[in-house]
Amino acid sequence: MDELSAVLDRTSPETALDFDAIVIGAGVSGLYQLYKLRELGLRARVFEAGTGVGGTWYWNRYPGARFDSESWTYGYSFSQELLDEWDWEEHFAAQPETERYLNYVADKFDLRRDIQCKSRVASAHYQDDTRSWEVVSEDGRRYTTRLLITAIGVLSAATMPTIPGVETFQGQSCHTHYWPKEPVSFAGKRVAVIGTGATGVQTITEVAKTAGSLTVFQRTPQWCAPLHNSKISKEEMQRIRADYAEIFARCQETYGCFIHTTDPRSALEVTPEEREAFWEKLYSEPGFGIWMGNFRDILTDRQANALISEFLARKIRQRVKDPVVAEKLIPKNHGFGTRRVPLESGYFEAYNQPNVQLVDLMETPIERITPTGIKTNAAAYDFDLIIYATGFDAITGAFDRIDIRGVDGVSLKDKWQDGPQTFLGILVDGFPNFLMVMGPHAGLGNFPRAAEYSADWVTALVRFAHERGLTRLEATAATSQAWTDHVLATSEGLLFAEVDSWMTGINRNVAGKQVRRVMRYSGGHPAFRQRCDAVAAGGYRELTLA
Ligand code: NA7
Repeated sequence: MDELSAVLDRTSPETALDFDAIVIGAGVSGLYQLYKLRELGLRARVFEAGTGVGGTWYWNRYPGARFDSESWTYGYSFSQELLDEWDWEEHFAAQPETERYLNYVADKFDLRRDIQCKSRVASAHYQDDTRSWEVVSEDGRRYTTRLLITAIGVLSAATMPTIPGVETFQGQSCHTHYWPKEPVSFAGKRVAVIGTGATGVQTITEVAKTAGSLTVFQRTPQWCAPLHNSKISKEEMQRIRADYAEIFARCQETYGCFIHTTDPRSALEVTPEEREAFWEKLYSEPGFGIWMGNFRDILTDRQANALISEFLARKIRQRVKDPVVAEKLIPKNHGFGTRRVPLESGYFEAYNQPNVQLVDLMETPIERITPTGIKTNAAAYDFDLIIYATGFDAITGAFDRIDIRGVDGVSLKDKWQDGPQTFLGILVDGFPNFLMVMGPHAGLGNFPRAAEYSADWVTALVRFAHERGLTRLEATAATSQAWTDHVLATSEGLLFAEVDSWMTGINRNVAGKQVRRVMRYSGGHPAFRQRCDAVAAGGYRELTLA
């Protein structure tokens, strides 16, 4: 720390800045990034829009919100002490447990003193003369910093549907992302849910348990698979703890950093009986195994994908009693796994309950929200509560909502109009000293596993620069272009790239987000890390450092 402090000559006018680093967001990435910057001895401040830490797990407190990744693969791996101290209660923790965990981390590492809550960043402008960023919060406070590090997540810019009349509804209404902290009772209430993504599926299953009536407005059905959650006993937690090193090592080896390893066989090379038996096994096991631990070609080969989709369709038909409803719940416009697979705990059975009704918006689209409910082109429904599970302006949306300007006032939103351009998903040419933890073009998957790597890489670069007295870090246009081309190439041949979803940058509620774009690195985490490691090992020759 002392060495670095010596390099950072804070008395010169150039470094008379409020902070060495400002981090935006106190979620999974931001908390860890702050911890790492502290290790370097930097003056860092985290700006967080919420009143507390936790990011995704602070905001998304809607009924039924929980992990779809195994809790014990999702926690931070950087501190043995933390691993020794924290006991997970469930294999797939619900939001309150995860929020508690992240608060525990913030307290344990004394992170809060550098976190400024209720501080949403409105703008960040780069000043080349001082090689610094001026960051302005929504309430008009101004700060200067050498480095601006975003840790704003991939799903943090929630979007309401652009249905006419949303503002006229006189009952209660809420987007799942902004769910209130106070408990909400559904007993005796007429509840509507719009949206059937991973969030809608969790919400619907929970609300159906107590609502007077629940009407689900579904535009696109999902290929959901069972979560099979269960409690973790003390003995089991001990076993997990003893295995942590192996668990994290295994996650590093898989495509999406999940614990599930892809089966090397093709779905087409085994007998129908073997295939069926394997899929039955996966369907009966917890977590994303059926998505991430399946035959190697179900997400690339149309025939293999059609077969697994047929298997899942059969399951839906078995589980939903009314065959007409079952057919509506079976996706027809995309194959299994080409969108993010929602994991469920009794979702399909909810539709067997007398208090639950499904409205298929492909047959009867919503015309408007009325003061008393929802009007489709076929009927008018009255509600006490409308829940909008309508998703996010994913990946680039949270960036678009901040007025970020680089050299010569160029706006990041404008630069990314036709899709993100980055170097390693971490740097952007024309935006010096701007670093993104889990930015666009990073790999998606088990988020903390990837976020820890991303923050470590950023930290190593910052250390490298400070040790050499370098104060301007920038990706070049050429290397950004090469990386962006490479990212595009990694999605070729993957069936998900042919489907509209937040993973392909589609959000029909946001202007300009109707054309598919490649938003993430699709070559798998091991390959991603290899590329990033090579840049670091080579002394960051791909960057312009001054
Ligand atoms: P998703 O997966 O983007 O789902 C949003 C849902 O809302 C989806 O079913 C949409 O239908 C539906 N939607 C959006 N706008 C409308 C309108 N205007 N009318 C009707 N239905 C609409 O978001 P989630 O929050 O569920 O999940 C996001 C990720 O968070 C998830 O994948 C996990 O990784 C965690 P569509 O499919 O567009 O037809």
